[in-house]
Amino acid sequence: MAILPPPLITRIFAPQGNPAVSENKSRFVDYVKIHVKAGDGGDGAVAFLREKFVPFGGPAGGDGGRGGSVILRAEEELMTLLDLKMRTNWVAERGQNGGKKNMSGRSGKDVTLKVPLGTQVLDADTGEEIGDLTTPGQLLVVAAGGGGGKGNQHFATPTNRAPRKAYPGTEGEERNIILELKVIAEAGLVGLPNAGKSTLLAAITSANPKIGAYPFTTLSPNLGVFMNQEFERRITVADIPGLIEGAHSGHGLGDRFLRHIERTKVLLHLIGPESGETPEGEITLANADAESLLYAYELVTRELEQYSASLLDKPKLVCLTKIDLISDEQQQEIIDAFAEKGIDLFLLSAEDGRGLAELKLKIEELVVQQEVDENTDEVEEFGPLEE
Ligand SMILES: Nc1nc2c(ncn2[C@@H]2O[C@H](COP(=O)(O)OP(=O)(O)OP(=O)(O)O)[C@@H](O)[C@H]2O)c(=O)[nH]1
Ligand SMILES: [Mg+2]
Repeated sequence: MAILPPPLITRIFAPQGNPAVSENKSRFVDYVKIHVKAGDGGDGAVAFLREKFVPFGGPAGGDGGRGGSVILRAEEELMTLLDLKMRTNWVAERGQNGGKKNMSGRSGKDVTLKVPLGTQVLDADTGEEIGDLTTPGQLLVVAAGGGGGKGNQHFATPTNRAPRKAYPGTEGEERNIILELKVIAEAGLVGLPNAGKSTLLAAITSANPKIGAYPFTTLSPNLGVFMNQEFERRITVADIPGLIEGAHSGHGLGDRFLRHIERTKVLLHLIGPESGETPEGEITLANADAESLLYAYELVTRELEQYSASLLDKPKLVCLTKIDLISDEQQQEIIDAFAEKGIDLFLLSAEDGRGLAELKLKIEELVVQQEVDENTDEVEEFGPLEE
């Protein structure tokens, strides 16, 4: 597996004077490289029992303790790898050496590092995937502690009743690892800045993201959750910063946040009035016509494709937002133009709630369909052989 280059923080820029930018300072971290070293095992001891009234006390060297391991644990509440960016070197405790009188050395303490759900772990030197933390509480040992050495108590034989042999502990594992967060959500919101992504997230889920009437309000991903119709499962929705033309070469906030929708089952592509621009200028309420919205739609589709063509294979709902702001005639013209391209538009207003309930049902339906398809693929693979 190829090692991805670290996202260039320096590539990030946003328009001057944007009030949201000063608050940013990247508390959201989705890529870190750290060094982990497990504790070595303690050495086995060479010792003999020398007690009054025991004429031939035998070998009694205790075993060394196991070295501590470095372990990752997936935490649902955590949204960032920031803590691991602050400290990049983690060393677990060595096991204690064995003692006299068959006393084993104490094991070294493990170091357990909390990481957000959706953290993938790679060996930084080989690029090999070590693991993927996808369920809450999941543990992954990234550096195993060394074993304790055996003390001389184990080596007495009939011919050698006083062995001077004991083993040293083995070394704890040590390596450089890359942690890469790809959040886990069923649905992902994409679109130009100001399309209404965060507003929609707030309207259909429990999330409370920042919303603003200017581009680049959202500077790092937000997650929200709603319950499906039967209240038996949660559907997580990810809202990411807006994309602009050239995002794949670093324009705007770049396309690096697209990694957070890579694992989703459904994409919601939002287009709306007051969002984006065409070669003729900004798209405003007055000129949000079929032509400009198609232009905006295709622009984002190209950026998705540039990032990864597989994003376009996901089921997608194309949504026209803020329909409370545009006239019925404007709407109809836009609906017709998209229909001509084979795209059924979902009409939404977070302001008056139109379309939201239907949208949630549609998301649920597509998510379930995707899961059924994934399972069917598996069954086919192991199905009976044809004659
Ligand atoms: N009237 C109306 N305004 C809306 C609606 N949805 C969003 N808005 C407004 O549109 C503006 C942009 O909304 P956001 O949700 O911040 O847009 P975004 O797509 O998240 O933008 P970025 O985070 O910058 O990419 C805000 O002023 C919202 O209040 C809607 O359905 N109706
Ligand atoms: Mg936003």
